[in-house]
Amino acid sequence: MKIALLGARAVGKTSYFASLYREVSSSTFLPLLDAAQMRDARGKGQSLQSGLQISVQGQLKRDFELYSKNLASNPPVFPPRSIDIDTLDLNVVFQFRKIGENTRTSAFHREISFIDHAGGALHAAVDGWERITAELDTADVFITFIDATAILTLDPTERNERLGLGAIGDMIRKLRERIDEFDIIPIVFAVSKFDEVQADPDGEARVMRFLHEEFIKPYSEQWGNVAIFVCPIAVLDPKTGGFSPMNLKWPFMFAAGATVLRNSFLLYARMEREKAAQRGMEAEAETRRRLRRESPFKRLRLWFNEGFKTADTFQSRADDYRRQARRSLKASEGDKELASLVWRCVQEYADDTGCVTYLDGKEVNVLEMMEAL
Ligand SMILES: Nc1nc2c(ncn2[C@@H]2O[C@H](COP(=O)(O)OP(=O)(O)OP(=O)(O)O)[C@@H](O)[C@H]2O)c(=O)[nH]1
Ligand SMILES: [Mg+2]
Repeated sequence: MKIALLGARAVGKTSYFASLYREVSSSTFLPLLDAAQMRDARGKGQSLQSGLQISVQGQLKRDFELYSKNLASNPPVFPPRSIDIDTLDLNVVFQFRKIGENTRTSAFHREISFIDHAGGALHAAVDGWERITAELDTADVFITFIDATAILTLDPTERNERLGLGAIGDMIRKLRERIDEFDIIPIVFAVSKFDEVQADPDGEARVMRFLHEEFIKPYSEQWGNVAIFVCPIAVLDPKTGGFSPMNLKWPFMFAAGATVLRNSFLLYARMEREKAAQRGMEAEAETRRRLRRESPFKRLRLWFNEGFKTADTFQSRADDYRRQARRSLKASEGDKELASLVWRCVQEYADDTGCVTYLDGKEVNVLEMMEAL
């Protein structure tokens, strides 16, 4: 499962992940809600609490620890411009607890590859940009960064160039071609530097109009079956300019839900292949058992021709396939359960976060979308 950040130079990709990492890298338990918080949550139609824990493996762990420490200093110090493509191996724990019970927390562990790249690659402006875009092409889902300040301050030509819209469109089209067995193609838009939008009274409307015109409408009309998740994010406080993360969890959650759901379909398909192989082996074993009863001579000839494979050999292979199929089915069901919990939370907190999901150009309830799958 591979999630890639996608976006032009200086749109806030590295700052996003460093800030998210700061928020979710220490292992914490979900906070217990008091009675008033529970009432409040229920009043908003929330039935689940969710938590995220992420740890990074290897050299990049130190880099991101430093970036996240610097961001939280006063004033915030941003990470250096990325010069290549970084693939981070993430260990992710998703936690859920039913609101109202304050009891059991269920936890799901997953390994996810996570890609941060030099935005200059989308403008063919860094060494190795071809290698970088080829690597990006292997992602299962993109979190596409749209820098809100470019929408607010630039004229359309400059803005499209600055945001790398041409390259982003190409990448998403290629993803569409790749994921043909998947009914719905999920696209996540993180509208970054949203702190700057909040100062502009007309800001949000202009950002949404832009996304509708450039992405939501064209993709929905061309393809159908596109689920577009739009989420405003920021790492700064609009008033003080200090470090203040907003909504960082949600683009990751939606993207993870999408890749986990896709994985569940792939595992289900694998389970069906293993079942078919199991049936094949059982049929072979049965043929040999029948021969044993009917004709020792034919059985002997088969032995010679096929290298002494007995009914037991085939039966034991059938048993292996049966065990594998059971494991695949269990993993597939686990992924489906996780995806539906993730998307339930995305939906239940949409009013609080201001994140919106569109299916075929219309605003939708993510839970209804899941039921359609
Ligand atoms: N106002 C505001 N500025 C931000 C925010 N996040 C990032 N920035 C600014 O954007 C600059 C670029 O951020 P990066 O995270 O390095 O962007 P990037 O997309 O990783 O850029 P490349 O590595 O060049 O591709 C930072 O140096 C900050 O000045 C934000 O939430 N709000
Ligand atoms: Mg960067």
